[in-house]
Order: sequence, then C-alpha cells, then structure tokens
Amino acid sequence: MGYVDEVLDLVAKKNADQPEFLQAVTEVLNSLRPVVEANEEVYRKNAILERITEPDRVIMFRVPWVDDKGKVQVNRGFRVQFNNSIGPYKGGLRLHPSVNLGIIKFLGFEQIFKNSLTSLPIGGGKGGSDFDPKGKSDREIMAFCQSFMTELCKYIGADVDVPAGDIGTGAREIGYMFGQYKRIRGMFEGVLTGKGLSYGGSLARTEATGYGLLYITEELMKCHGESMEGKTCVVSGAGNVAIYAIQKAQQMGAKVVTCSDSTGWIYDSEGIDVELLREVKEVKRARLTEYAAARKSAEYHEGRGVWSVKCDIALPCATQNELLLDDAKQLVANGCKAVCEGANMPTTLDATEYLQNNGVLFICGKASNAGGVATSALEMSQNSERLSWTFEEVDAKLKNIMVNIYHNIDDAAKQYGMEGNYVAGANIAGFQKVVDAMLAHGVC
Ligand code: NDP
Ligand code: 2IT
Repeated sequence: MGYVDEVLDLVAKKNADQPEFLQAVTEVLNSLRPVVEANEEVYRKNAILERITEPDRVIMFRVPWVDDKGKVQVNRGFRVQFNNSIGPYKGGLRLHPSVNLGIIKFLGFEQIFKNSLTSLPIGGGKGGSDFDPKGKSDREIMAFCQSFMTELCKYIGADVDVPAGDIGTGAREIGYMFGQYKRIRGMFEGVLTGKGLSYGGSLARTEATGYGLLYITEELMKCHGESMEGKTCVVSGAGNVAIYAIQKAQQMGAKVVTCSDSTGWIYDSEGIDVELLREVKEVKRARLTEYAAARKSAEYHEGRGVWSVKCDIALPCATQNELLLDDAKQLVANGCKAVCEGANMPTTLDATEYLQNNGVLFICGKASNAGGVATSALEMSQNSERLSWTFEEVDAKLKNIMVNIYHNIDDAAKQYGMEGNYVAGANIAGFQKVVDAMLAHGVC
C-alpha cells in the first residue's frame, strides 16, 4: 500500500466518529499524491503525514454561564491547536449548536494549508463552542463570552495562538472576549483579530473574506478571458462572508440574485439590496423574511434552493456541505461557469468532482476564502508595530495576496500535470511550505 493510503486508513481508524475531519483529510491527502510519491522516502521516515493529521493539542473545556432567568447553562468549549510550524496558531472561533470536536478539527486542519497559502507567518488552529447565539440577549452573549475566555485565556497569546471570528462570532463577541482576556491576563495585546477599530482592529477586516473571494474570482475569470461585468451570481449565506461578497461582486458589475440563511432563501430579480440585507442580518439579527417583506422584487422560499437558480458564478458562503451532488448537476445543467467557495468545505467531495469533470472552474475555500485570515495577519502586523494602516492600504495588500494565491495554486497544479485543478494546486502549494518547516524543526 502507498504511503497516502496507509495514512488515510490510519486516520479513518483513529477518527471514525469525525466525518467532516475525515472528509477534509481525504481531499487533502488524495490531492497530495504526486508530491508524496516524489518524496516518499523522506516523508515516510519523518512521519510527515501522520504528524500533519494529528493536532499538536486539543483543548476541551466546560463553559458555565447564567441565563436571563438565573439558570446555569453549560456548553462545551474547544480550541484545536493543529500546527504551528510556520507561525502562531491562527483561526476563528465558531459558535453554533452543531459544533463538535470533528468539526473543529476539520476547520483547524484546513486552516494549516489556507494560512500557508496567504504567504504570511501563521499556523493552523480553530475553536468554538456548541453555544447557540440565536435568540440570546446581549447580557447572555456577554456572560457566555466571558466564561469561554476565562478558560481559553490560559492557552492563547499574541505570539502563541490568535483566535478570531467565524460563524456566530462577530465584532460583538470578539469585543467581550477581548475585554475578559485583558482583565484576567492584565495585558493589552493583539490576542484576537477582528477587533473593533477603537481597540486595535484593522480597517477592511470586516469586509476581507467576502472581498478577497471576489478578488480571486475576478482573477480566475480574467485568466479565462472573462470579466465579472454583467455576470449573474448566486450566493448562499447572509452573514459576514456573504454580505461583503455580494457588495464587492456588485461593485465589479455583477448581478447577485440570491442569498440564504439557515431557514430559507431569497431570489431577488432586481439584485440583492446589500444595505437592506445588512440592516436585517447585522443590525436587527432577524430572518430573511424581513428582507422579503421590505422589498417588492424579492421572493422568499423556505428551506434550501439557491443552486437551482440559473447563474454564471456560484459562491457558497454559508457552511460546510451545503452544495451537494444534485446541486452540482443543476448548476452544470444551467450553464454555471465557476464555483468559488467563500465558506469552509461547502461543496461535498462528489459534487466537487462533478463540477471539475464538467468543465466548471472550481476554487476551494482554503484558497478563495483566505482573504479573511490574511487580513487578520495584517491586523497582527499593525498591532505589533502599534500603528494602523488606511483602508486603501489594507485592501490593496488583500487584493495582492488573493491574486498571488490564484497564480500560486495555478502554477502548482501545472507543475504536477494537473492544470486547472485548483483543489490540488491549493493543497500542494499550501503543504510545501509547512512541510519544509516541519522537516527543518526535526521530530516534534
Ligand atoms: P456568519 O455567522 O456571519 O453567517 C453564516 C451564515 O450562513 C448565516 O446567514 C447563517 O444563517 C447561514 N447558515 C445557513 N445554514 C447554516 C448552518 N447549517 N450552519 C451555520 N450557518 C448557516 O458566518 P460567516 O459569514 O463568518 O461564515 C460563513 C462561512 O465562511 C463559514 O463556513 C466560515 O467558516 C467561513 N469563513 C469565514 C471567515 C470569516 O472571516 N468570517 C473566513 C473564512 C471562512 P443564519 O443567519 O440563520 O444563522
Ligand atoms: O475560516 C477562517 O479562515 C476564519 N474564520 C478566519 C480566521 C481568522 O483568524 O481570521
């Protein structure tokens, strides 16, 4: 048996109850085959694949907090510090009832390669909790965030591990967590990113993931003789990534006709009104039914369905495994030219293969959503030098990073005879830097 298959077997045995983690490892290791075969002796001897698929450490803890009725609630908190070969652990905190160890491990594993692709010195980590922020009062959110940080603060630091936002964790939650870290550790340092502008946040971090997604999508289109102008896009999600992806797509002259949340989706024949969407989701934290109620051209549908809408470009920006094989078939039948992932692993493995085999340009999240974490690393740089850069400066650096990621993954795919396979290109390009550092550090 080849080395990749041996390790895939081993990882499947050790993590049988973690389907999302296995899915992520399977995608990555399968696409690394040509690189592993070319270096099999060294990688085997150094157990590179065994080590890269086993987190440095997993921290799990109880998060007790008091709700508005005076009752004690208990959630489970996680931080997976996966790999710090090229820099301090870096990755978001997800607050959603579906969170479990397997999901945090999949996200942490992906983060290793994503962070490497940014070309900035950040390692891979991820955390979160099965806490559900929906319907909670501000005081309850604060109580949870303070309790979560009371435990987490023992394991993080500006040069150790720097968490940030993800699903359910935005500026409000980061603020409460930063306050608690500062209070317990007695230190004002860049321990979190996605901070507010008044206490060390970076301009353009809020927009960065969505904007970055569109910068790489535009480069992809340009390199295939097309532009964003006049293209019809479908977007899923209505959170941080989706909102700023829609905004930038519109600035580039595309028409975005859908968005979605966890209960339903919108088709807006006139194109999504981003300001209205922000008001409904960011300010009121309400359902998309409120968007439909406020806008004549919008239809609201219960359940899922954005991928059934005819489009040139599809941008999944909600969550993992939200674009399935049947959705991929529908996109292809409707003439979709490109799928670029704003979310982490939104497309299942069979759907990805179907899209690739049917001529759809496909960029995976670890490349196309890397703008968020890249700008987090820029926030870390600004914190270190105790300066803040202008919006234009950060945005220009972000664009440059995304365009470079596109060319790096394109070149890596070509180098290994898989031209146009940006999944393989991303995994190979991300892996190479990490493996060089791991070999340099010896057995650890
Ligand atoms: P948000 O919490 O801001 O938004 C998530 C959106 O997806 C919401 O509209 C949510 O609906 C919707 N959604 C639909 N189904 C689900 C589900 N089953 N679970 C969770 N959400 C669901 O998160 P982000 O926009 O920050 O994150 C979206 C995706 O992008 C995630 O995969 C995340 O890991 C990834 N990502 C985020 C980055 C960032 O900087 N924030 C960076 C890189 C990747 P509802 O409104 O009903 O909750
Ligand atoms: O998935 C991701 O890259 C994020 N949620 C952003 C992580 C970060 O540290 O900014």
